[in-house]
Amino acid sequence: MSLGITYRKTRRALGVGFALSLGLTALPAVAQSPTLSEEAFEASKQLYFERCAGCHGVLRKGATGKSLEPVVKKKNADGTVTETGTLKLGQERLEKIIAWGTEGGMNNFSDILTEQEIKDMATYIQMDPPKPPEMSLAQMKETRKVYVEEADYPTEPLHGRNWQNFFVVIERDVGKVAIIDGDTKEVLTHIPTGYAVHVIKGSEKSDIAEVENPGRFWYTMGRDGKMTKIDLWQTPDKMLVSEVKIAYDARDVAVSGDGKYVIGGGYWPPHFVIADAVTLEPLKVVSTRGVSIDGEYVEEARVAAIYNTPNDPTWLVAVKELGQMWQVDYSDLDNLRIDKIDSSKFLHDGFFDPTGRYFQIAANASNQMVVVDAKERKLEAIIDTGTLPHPGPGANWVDPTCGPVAATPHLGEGTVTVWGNDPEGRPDEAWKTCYKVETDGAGLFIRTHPNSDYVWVDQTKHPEADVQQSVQVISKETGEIVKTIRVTEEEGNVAVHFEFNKDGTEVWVSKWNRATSKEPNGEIVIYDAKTLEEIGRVKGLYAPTGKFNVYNRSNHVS
Ligand code: DHE
Repeated sequence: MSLGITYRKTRRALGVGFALSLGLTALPAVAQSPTLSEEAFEASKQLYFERCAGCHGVLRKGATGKSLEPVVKKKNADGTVTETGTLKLGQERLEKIIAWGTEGGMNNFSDILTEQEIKDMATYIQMDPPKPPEMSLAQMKETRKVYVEEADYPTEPLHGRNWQNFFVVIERDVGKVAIIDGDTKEVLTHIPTGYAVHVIKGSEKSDIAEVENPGRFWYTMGRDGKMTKIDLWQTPDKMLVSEVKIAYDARDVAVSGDGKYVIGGGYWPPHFVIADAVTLEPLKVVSTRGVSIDGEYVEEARVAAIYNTPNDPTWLVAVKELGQMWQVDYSDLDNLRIDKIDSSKFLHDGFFDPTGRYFQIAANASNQMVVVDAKERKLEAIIDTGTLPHPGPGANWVDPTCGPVAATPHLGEGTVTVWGNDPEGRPDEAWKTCYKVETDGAGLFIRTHPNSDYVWVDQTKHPEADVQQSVQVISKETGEIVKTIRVTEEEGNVAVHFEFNKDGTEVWVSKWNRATSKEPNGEIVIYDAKTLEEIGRVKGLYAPTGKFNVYNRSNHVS
């Protein structure tokens, strides 16, 4: 896998741009500037893409993470200019930051990268960032592959299993998703997808059209921009039905409420692509480059979360660096209506309230949650939170004092922020913090189920192993932590992400070895949702991270 074919690299000393093919020797930015051999440059470029670009950007201008440009000039209020950047930080300091992380939420890579890789990465980020190429609609079309034609789709499930309680599980490092039967806990297949799939979305129940069998078809988006379509009615060996590449670097995907279209969002090129949901034929590409809410032109304006709006023929597309939610109306693709809703910068991951009208999304490096009213296509509210909110699938429930609430953990601190989210029934509490819960460590994901009395949070971002490996359970009734569960004690492994089974009686947690591995050394640990005791493990999984229960996700259960 690679970011692209040709790179343009700026030599500041000469002041000229030139095309540098991936196979050619990389030159230093200026005489006596940090330099790498061709091999080390290419290896670092690849590692940067896999491990760093998501937070810091391909052009390294920063988002969830800080800017990593060699020289950053900041104009002060008094007219003076302060110069910072990676060249100023220097080799030694950068190596330390990469190895040990920072308290502000930067991961430690000492147990993931070798010492040499850390050294080379510190050098690489002091050199000018290579700019990846563009991708046209014609190029995307050439990548499409169909493994099962529509005419051969089965008219009923071919395996006789309870497919609505299947779990679609990301197997990060091997570029696959596992299909697990939630009733029997059998791993039915490992389907090849894009690299390190990030999000998977199924066809879903919608108010705007009668969708037959919501949750039958699933669409994955790999970090490498490869989108795949899965049919859960097929026998396990034939579940992969088609694929297409829509970007070099991507995160999210969503199906339209009428089941006709699928949309994929690119980190690079910064664009979204609308494709036919049956054939995956790309139909339209729309650039998201533009002017941010601060009035600055942004070239790397990336598409983060994308969601279908359950009550309207639209998708919500989070344009991270612009600070805008684009509500894209798919009812007329030739006259595409996009409402650009100004909100807050660094939009990332979000979830709907139980009515499907209000979308609640983290503007993470702004330390805020943004709420969009998808019915009015307008900004509803902005809620201040702790450092770097990150809800993942999010959680909605009813609090005894505040009424309907939702919550997020944070990447930058061990806090769960809970806010009211029922503006019609409880206007005084809506979009205001109801309470906060102090957890043992910063985390990534929160999840609950309407049939459960508890809310689960992980602490994957905490630097200490015993905390990273434990999850905490909060009572909906008291808002207090009722149990801390050590999911694993195995070195290098962390506990991450939750999903409930269809009826909400089980909670599935991933035991994930963060060091890249092609071995089946991961597990899913299953807990009884009432007693909070472990009741089983699904073993033999390859770096399992996100898990998506078919019924819960396609019927908006959260
Ligand atoms: Fe994710 C969701 C982006 C790092 C696992 N992640 C998302 C979404 C985005 C995103 C835009 C979509 C949210 C939605 O649909 O609401 N994630 C990014 C990044 O840019 C970032 C910070 C860095 C990167 O390089 O990708 C990043 N994410 C991670 C991880 O390190 C995780 C833990 C493991 C991995 O894949 O590397 C991880 N992200 C996930 C998962 C989801 C996700 C499992 C889906 C959560 C869900 O239940 O819906």
